[in-house]
Amino acid sequence: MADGRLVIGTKMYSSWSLRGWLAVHLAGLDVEEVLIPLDGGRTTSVKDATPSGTVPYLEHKGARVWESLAILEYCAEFAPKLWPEDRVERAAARSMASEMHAGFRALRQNMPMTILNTFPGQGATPEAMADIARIDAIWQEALAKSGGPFLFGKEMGGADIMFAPVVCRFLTWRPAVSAAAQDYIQVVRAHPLMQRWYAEAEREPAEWRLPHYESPRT
Ligand SMILES: N[C@@H](CCC(=O)N[C@@H](CS)C(=O)NCC(=O)O)C(=O)O
Repeated sequence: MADGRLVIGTKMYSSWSLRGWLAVHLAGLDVEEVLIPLDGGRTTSVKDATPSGTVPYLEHKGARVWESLAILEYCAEFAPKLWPEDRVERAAARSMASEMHAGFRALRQNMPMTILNTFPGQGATPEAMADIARIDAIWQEALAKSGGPFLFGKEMGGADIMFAPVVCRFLTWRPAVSAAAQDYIQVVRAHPLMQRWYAEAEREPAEWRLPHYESPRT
């Protein structure tokens, strides 16, 4: 029997779920996956299944954890390698993860995660492009310091987890980004867990598709 369960939403669309799912898998927690189709903001079955009415939500050995960043921190207790060993680098990685968790609203609104679609050049409002410029700059800084291929070194870690759905967004909406960011996008997309997430999204039923996520923003 598994040690708990991870409740997540539609893999095609649920950016926060991807973060919790990556953290749980990278930490090697043995949890059952409960996948709930989202209906676009007020999914009754999500409200019934989670304390905050949102996914991801983790139950593990008596712990109840909602909020993707809290799930990441919980997973890091089992897998400290999710954060850099060095205190200064760890502070930078945590700052990037928190900045992502708290911000980049224009990007999230104008370029939602919809991983089976490509809408090149759409959604590029000035506000979204300002968010993207900031993301590109902090990615470049981290990659230059660590030497890559992930933000803080050779393995996917907490900061990469928090930015993984941004990578998905960039693959759909294709905003202009630096060469370093383009390389990083390919590295994250090629990670075996990302390949698995995309493959599982492809197998989701057509009736889970939501019109809001299936058309380009103009
Ligand atoms: N701050 C939360 C955000 C979670 C969130 O908003 N999740 C969305 C799905 S990506 C959700 O559950 N929406 C409710 C719904 O679609 O019914 C976190 O970091 O986990």
